Amino acid sequence: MVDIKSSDITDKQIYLNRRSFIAAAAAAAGGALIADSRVHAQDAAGHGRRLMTVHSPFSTTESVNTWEHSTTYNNFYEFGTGKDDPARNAPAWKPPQPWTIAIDGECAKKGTLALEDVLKGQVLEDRIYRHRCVEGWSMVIPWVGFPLANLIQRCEPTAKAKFIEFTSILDTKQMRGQRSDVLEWPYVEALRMDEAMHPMTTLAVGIYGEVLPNQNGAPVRLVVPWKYGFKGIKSIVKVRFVEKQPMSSWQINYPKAYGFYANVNPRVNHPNWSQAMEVRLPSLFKRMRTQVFNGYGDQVASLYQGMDLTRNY
Ligand SMILES: Nc1nc2c(c(=O)[nH]1)N[C@H]1C(S)=C(S)[C@@H](COP(=O)(O)O)O[C@H]1N2
Ligand SMILES: [Mo]
Repeated sequence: MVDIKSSDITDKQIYLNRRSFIAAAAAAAGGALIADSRVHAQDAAGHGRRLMTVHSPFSTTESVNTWEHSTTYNNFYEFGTGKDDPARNAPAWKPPQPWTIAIDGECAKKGTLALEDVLKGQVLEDRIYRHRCVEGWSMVIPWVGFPLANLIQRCEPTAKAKFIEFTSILDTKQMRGQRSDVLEWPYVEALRMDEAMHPMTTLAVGIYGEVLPNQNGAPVRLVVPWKYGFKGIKSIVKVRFVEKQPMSSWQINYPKAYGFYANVNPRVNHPNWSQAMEVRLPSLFKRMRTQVFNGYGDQVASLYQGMDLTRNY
C-alpha cells in the first residue's frame, strides 16, 4: 500500500496507486477525511515526492508555516549549528540505501528492519502539530507519519522494557557537524514507555504530504508534540528497549538546562532564559504565551500525574 523507497518514488507510481490506496486508507481510518487541504497548500514550493495520506483528528487548526520556512530554519547539528546550515548542507547527504533500523534490548523481535518493510501496510496521516523549540520559537508543521506505537508493538517489548532509546545515524564523512564536539555523537534520545505508546507520538516520514527533506530528519524522525523540539530525534537508525532511564544528548551536554522529560512548561525556565513566552515564526517578537505541554495537556497531562514537573523537567 504505502511503499516508500526514499530514493525513487515517482509521481506516476503514486498516482497510479492512489485510488486503491484511498479506499484502503479510508477503511483503516474509519472513514476519516482524506488528507487536509491546508497540508497541500504549499504544492508549488515542495520537491514533489508526494505521499498518500489521511487527515489526523489530532491536527491543530492553527495556520501552518510555509514549506519554505520549515525547510530552511532547522536544528540538525550533524549539518552545522546555524539555523540555515541544515538547508545548505543536508541536501547533498546520501543516506544509506536501503535505510534500516536496528531493534535491540528488552524485546522478543531483535534484529534489523528495513524502513520500507516498517511502512508496508501503514496508513500515513497528516498530523498538524505545534512544534516548540527550547530556544523560544515555535511553528506549526504538517507532519506525515504514523504512531510510534505501531512499530513498538511489532518489536514485542518484554515486561522489563520501561524506556525506549533512539539513536541517529553516525556518518562523520558526510556530516560535517559530527567532526565538531558541540554534542556527543551519535545523537541519542529516549522516552518512557507510556509516552512512546501515546497515540500522538509519531514517527514522521514526511512533511506537507511529501517525503521528508534531509534537513528535516530524513528518512524517519520522532515527533512528540508536547515536548521541546530536541526530543524529536532525526534520521533514526536504532531503537533499543531498556529498563533504566537512558541519558539523552542534550542532557549529557547541559543537564541543568535539558532534562529527560523536556515537557514544554512555561513555569520551568531554562537557566539562561525564560520559557514563559515564544515567538511563532516568522514573526519577530515573543508575543505568545507558551502553553503547558505545548497546549496538549488534555491529551497527555495524565501521564505525569503525581510527578513534580519542576524536578522532572
Ligand atoms: N539527530 C538530531 N536530531 C535532532 C536535532 C539534532 O541536532 N540532531 N535537533 C533537535 C532540535 S533542537 C529541534 S528544535 C528539532 C528541529 O526539527 P526541525 O528542523 O524539523 O524543525 O530537531 C531535533 N532533532
Ligand atoms: Mo530545539
